[in-house]
Amino acid sequence: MKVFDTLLAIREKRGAGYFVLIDPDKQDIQHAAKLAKTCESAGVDALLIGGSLLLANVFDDTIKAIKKACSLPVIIFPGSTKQISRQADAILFLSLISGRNPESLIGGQVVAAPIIKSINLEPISTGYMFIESGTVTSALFMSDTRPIPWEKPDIAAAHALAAQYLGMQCVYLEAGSGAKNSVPSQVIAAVRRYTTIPVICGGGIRTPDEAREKVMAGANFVVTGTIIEKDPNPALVKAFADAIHVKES
Ligand code: 1GP
Repeated sequence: MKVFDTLLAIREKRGAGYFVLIDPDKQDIQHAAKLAKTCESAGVDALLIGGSLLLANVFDDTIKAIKKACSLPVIIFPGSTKQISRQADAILFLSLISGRNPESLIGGQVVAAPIIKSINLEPISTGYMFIESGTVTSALFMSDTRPIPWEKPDIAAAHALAAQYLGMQCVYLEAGSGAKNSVPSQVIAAVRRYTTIPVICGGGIRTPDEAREKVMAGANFVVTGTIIEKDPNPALVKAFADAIHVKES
């Protein structure tokens, strides 16, 4: 079964899915593997692996260790074309559609596509959108683009609809890792009203209640990174999973 179909099945069964982002730069390999194990037993549905930069050359080894430690789907969430690995199960094949930087719209994808094919990695075509979040996050800075203003849900909805019409499999509403403000519910709701493809939402989500709000607004998958990195406590991970799995609680 393809990873994307597994994700759709999770959405169907649990109401929404919970992804934890592991940035290989933010902890050592042993910690990443331990965190992956914690995530699996606490009810996380998939792990995203990636970062805006890669200061340490441990991308492949981190994924290998995570795969050994748990059986969750491991999906690359690439910060650049350097973040491709045959060790993963799939890759979010991102196009930064909120920006007008040709490199992140199509340039990087042309470089990455043949590599992804040659290692038989499943690409999940994703319209990636930055939503203004109160600070310039690393991902936004590195992209050299402007985010969609947080108080313009109609602009966000039009971008997401364009992604759907271009045949993308999902959209990712991104406030940026460590964002001051997460993506506002009215932006998620507008995107939901205009589109039928799955909506992933992440960046700056700090509490299970906030995560549930995103689901209630229409997000199908919620991502947390920083908060779990800071406090990799199984009870907190489980609280997020329970808040997001609206069909199971
Ligand atoms: C997922 O980049 C985020 O889109 C993760 O954000 O680190 O703020 O949870 P946080």
